This record gives sequence, C-alpha cells and structure tokens, in this order.
Amino acid sequence: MALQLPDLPYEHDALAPYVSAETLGFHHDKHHQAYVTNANKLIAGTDLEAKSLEEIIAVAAADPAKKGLFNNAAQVWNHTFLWHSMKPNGGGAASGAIAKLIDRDFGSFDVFAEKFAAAAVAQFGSGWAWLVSNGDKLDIVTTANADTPIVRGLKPLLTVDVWEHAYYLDYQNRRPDYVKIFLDKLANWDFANANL
Ligand code: MN3
Repeated sequence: MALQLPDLPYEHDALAPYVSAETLGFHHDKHHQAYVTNANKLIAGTDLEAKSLEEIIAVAAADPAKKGLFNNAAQVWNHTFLWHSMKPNGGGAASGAIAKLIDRDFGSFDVFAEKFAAAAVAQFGSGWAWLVSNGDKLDIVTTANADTPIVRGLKPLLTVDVWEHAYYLDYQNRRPDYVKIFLDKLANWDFANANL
C-alpha cells in the first residue's frame, strides 16, 4: 500500500493573504507530493511497503543507510501535520486546555509566543519549530531539515515550517514576519488541543 498525498484540509486560497494560493500550490502539490513520490520509490519492493508511515519513519531513523528514506518519509509526516497546524481565521491566543498548559509551563501566552517565534527565527537553514508535549510538560523544540519530534519520544502539538519554500514567495527573506503571521493569523489551536 503506497503512501498517499493527503488533500489539504482547506482550499488553496483559504489562508490568503497570509499564505498565498501560489505558495500552497507549490508547497502541497509539488513539495509534499515529491516527498510522497520519493518515499514510495525507496520502499518499493521492500517489506516497508506494508508498514505505516510512522513505522517507516522509525525504521529509517534507526538505520544510517536509510537516511534518504528517512528524509522523505519524515517530510511526508511533517507536512501532513503542518497543514492542520494552520486554519483560516486562526491565530491569536490559545484557548481551551492548551491555553491553561501554556500558562502553566511558559508563564503566559505572550511569553510562549515570544519564545516560539524566537526559536523559529533562530533555526539555522531549513527546519521546523514545534510546540510539543514532553512527558507531562509542554516544550518548544526545533528540528533541522526533515527531522521530526516523533523519533525523539515527543508528542507534537503544533508546528511551523521554516524551510524557505514555505514562505519565500510571500515574504522573501522576512522569516520573522512569516512566523509572526503564523502566530497571529494562522495557528490552529483546535488542532493543538486535539493532539493533547
Ligand atoms: Mn515544507
């Protein structure tokens, strides 16, 4: 059973003007699709074909000879998680259970937002910033390239993609502006609550 590209959970223009239809067209239809296609090529004819995406990622993470498979399979997972981390009319302060945990573990939502933005901006080169559950505590982590918290025993709650392909058409080199817009206008706290 080959891996499939999931549909976006909204239309390509649903996040405009903050993330344009053009960006989502390239990011989902081209980049995410390429990770799916490449991962499928690398598992074709092996026993990994019968495994779930999460199982494929775990196997590849444990085997340096499978670095190429890890990169593509993890990017399939990361991007599927990313689409749900954003929603139309999202952003602003968290609500529900996650809001209470953010207050408990970061002091306030504003402190959390400042630290999350700083981490996302400081990630050198390509990668991701994540809000995760680490045991019984929330934490902010960054991962480089395709790396993903699910191979570190962490439970992802929300993510922002800071690869240039995620923002360059709309923000060029202004990653801080893109990260601020993610927090102010896009972050899907319903999804983060559902992941708790
Ligand atoms: Mn991406």
